[in-house]
Amino acid sequence: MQDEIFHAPPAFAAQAAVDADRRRLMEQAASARPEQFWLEQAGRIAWASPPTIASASDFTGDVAIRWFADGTLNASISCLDRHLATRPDQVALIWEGQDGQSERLTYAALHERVCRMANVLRTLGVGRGDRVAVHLPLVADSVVAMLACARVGAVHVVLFGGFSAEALADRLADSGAIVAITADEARRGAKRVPLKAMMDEALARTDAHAVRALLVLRVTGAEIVMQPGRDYALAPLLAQAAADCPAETMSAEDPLFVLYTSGSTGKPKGMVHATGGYMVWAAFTHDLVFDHRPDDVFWCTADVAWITGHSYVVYGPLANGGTILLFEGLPSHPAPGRWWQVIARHRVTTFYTAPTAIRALMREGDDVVARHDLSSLRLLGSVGEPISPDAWLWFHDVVGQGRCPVVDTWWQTETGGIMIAPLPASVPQKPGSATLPLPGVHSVLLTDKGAVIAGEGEGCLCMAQSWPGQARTIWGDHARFRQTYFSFAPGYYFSGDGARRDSDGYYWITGRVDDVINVSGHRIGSAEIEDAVATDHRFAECAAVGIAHDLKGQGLVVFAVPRDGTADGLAGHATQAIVRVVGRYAAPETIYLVPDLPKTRSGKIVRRLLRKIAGHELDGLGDLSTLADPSVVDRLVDAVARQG
Ligand code: 6R9
Repeated sequence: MQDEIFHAPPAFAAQAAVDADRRRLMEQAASARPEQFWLEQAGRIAWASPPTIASASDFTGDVAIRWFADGTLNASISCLDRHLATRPDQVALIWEGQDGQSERLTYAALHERVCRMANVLRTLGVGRGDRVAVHLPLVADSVVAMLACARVGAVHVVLFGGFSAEALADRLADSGAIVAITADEARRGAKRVPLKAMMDEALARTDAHAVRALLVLRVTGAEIVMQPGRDYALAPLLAQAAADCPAETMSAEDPLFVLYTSGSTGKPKGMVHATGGYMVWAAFTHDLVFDHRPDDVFWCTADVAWITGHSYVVYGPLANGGTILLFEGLPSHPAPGRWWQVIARHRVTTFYTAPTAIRALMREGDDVVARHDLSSLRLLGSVGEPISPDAWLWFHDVVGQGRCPVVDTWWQTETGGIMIAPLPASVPQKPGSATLPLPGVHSVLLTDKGAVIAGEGEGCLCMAQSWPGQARTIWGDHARFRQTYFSFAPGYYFSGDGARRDSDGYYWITGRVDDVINVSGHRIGSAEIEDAVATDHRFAECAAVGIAHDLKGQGLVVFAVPRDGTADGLAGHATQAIVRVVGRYAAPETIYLVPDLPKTRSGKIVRRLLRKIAGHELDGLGDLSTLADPSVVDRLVDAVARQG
């Protein structure tokens, strides 16, 4: 069947900045004169002293990634100060709380809030290179805290509100944060998440952390325990702080932030992003992919604790002088249609969300959408997991009413920003395809053996050259960085994703080829889950796999082997261990208690089989002769059948 092709509607194309000719010119410039091309792109952000060299990167040997290395800058100047001259009274940030409260901050007001917070950090002795943990709900101060860290040259480490105390403790210890910023509670629908209490527990768990001060934002007013000498209420400190704060001048290669993400093995890795290249990448990609216009109201629904929130809630749109919307709530709380109400109320023009949300909204029915005035929308975007053609079409037809191009954007925490996506007016869209690499992105497909696939084909998605937004290393473990991303095929960055390329050169992402599971757009490493279950000694061993799930994209299924017999409630203990060690967001769909796991003769768990069994695909179990004990499979299938 021929793929359906969508060209930008004429009204959109007529006003778009990049048409097909301009895109071609950019591509030519990026490949013919890359140095000059990237130095020109660097001009998108503000520099204290502009760079004279673009890339000095090498994917071989020790692996070194450097961009704009002789430039100096402060990221908060690009996002704030330089807009004060041209748009001080433009709204920079609109916040809407889940219960309808809202707040609008102009660039002048946001600048002042950031300066006050930066001064509070300075008073606590935070300076260049220090790490600061940010553990806040989706309120304006989460953005303020990130920019305040940048302003004093500190490295922010944003921690998700859904992490367990143990997960927080690990990240605090690994990053060596000296100050943490939290809130009393976060609102999550009818529930409250006790952020401060979680942080208390995290800090009490281990002496390995270096946190000497905990700043506490009041959000719900819940009762909390303050520890004298360590905890400080934030509001009075902000009120006393000076309203201006000079920015530290940093080198382009100084880290701007560390952000933890899951891989297939071991503990989550702290990906390190460097100030100059990351900022250029955030500004470049936000402008091109979202066809940014000064009067846009840009709503990216991601939490700032994920890379999508870093790049497209905060740094990209603010660097480009945009107006961002921050919404604290869930799509359907207190009732279906809440998100559409937010779009109508704030006249959102650009709406960027995840397939898991699109699928959930789709289920509520078209009439819920139709009840709201979505005429302000002009562009829609998707990120985080593959979007199926039917969800894409629904987004395009029902939400965008056929008026808005849909940009399916493929990228990762490691890439810093978007890599493969259509430029909306110049690349026709095919539902389900992320389309083409951006100008200057050198994506390739490699076979399992590392050979380059030319033309049409399917393989492992890799990059042949560096790009400015690329993560520089894993915090404290460069050897692991090299091993994880550059050992698959020497000279290439390996993404961990598989993809197919069609005869038009379009990419169709097929999902992870490693043991990372993508649940509702959240990356979860199978090893993290397995290590968590192993903390409960009632289990001898276990294996975690992802299987197709209608709403979540993938659902997490755990096979656990009890040490002796199957006592009542044992499955519940496995879930509890996961929630305790990783966090509630990683609670599995199903736990199967099984007598044994399928293994090769060398003792490796055969996850391929487990995925099939969990998905009830018993016909295609394939060749079992490589198993150490093929009879395990029948016992497994029986056990799963008994547990439904
Ligand atoms: C930005 C972000 C990265 C992983 C990535 C891939 C999946 C992201 C996608 C997509 C298909 C897309 N992914 N975007 N798969 N189509 N448009 O999500 O970062 O949390 O690090 O996840 O998400 O598997 O490798 P991160």
